[in-house]
Amino acid sequence: MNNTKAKFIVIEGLEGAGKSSAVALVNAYITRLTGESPVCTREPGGTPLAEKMRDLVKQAHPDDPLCDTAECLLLYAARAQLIANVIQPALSQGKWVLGDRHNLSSLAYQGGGRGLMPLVNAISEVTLGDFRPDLTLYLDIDPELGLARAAKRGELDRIEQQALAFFQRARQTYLSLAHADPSIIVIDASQDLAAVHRDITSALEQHLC
Ligand code: Z5A
Repeated sequence: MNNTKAKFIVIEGLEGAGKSSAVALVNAYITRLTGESPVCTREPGGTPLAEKMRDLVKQAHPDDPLCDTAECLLLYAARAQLIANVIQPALSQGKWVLGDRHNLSSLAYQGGGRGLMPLVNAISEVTLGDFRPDLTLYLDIDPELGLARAAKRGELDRIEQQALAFFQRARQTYLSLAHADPSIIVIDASQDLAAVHRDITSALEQHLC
């Protein structure tokens, strides 16, 4: 990979995989490499309107439960907004972009977890076309371990309350998509933090330098 062009790097993984500290590590790495901090995004969210859609997706709506199709459409509406108003403009100005989640999350959670892969592929095609990250680091963790870590932080949101089988399907989808795509690097996130960070740094050295 040639590092002169601005790149879109994404961190992915189930809850509790350690995306927050991975984002901080990759942010520092890109800043050293390019001399400039990357534009950081999170999904769903990252623009004022997309953050409203994030709230709709994460909150429970007991009187009007969000159906799976509406969940999927909201996630892609938020993503379209973020790409149009933040990611594309940054890349066009030569700025690197570092994303906390992107389309792979929808493929894993809605496609694999909810069993909506044909719908997800169709919306993805219409919304994103061939726009995709240059590099994705997928932090792989057994959902039981990840959810136990996430639970220590407090109350679980609407998606975090799904059954374990949902997250197991999402993990299998992440792994099979990563297996088929050399731009997705799998990092063993069950290791201690120092080992996870060592593997992330070595993946960045291999793929960005
Ligand atoms: N979602 C979707 O369904 N479809 C989509 O297309 C998109 C998203 C884009 C977003 O929630 C939700 O939307 C998410 C997927 C869904 N829901 N679920 N479930 P979010 O943004 O609020 O949450 P998240 O993205 O899942 O982030 P997270 O829960 O904060 O996960 P994390 O960032 O990977 O976890 P963390 O905060 O870095 O680490 C969790 C704890 O573990 C923390 O106390 C750490 O100190 C600890 N930790 C981290 N690494 C280690 C290691 N290696 N050892 C020990 N302890 C560790």
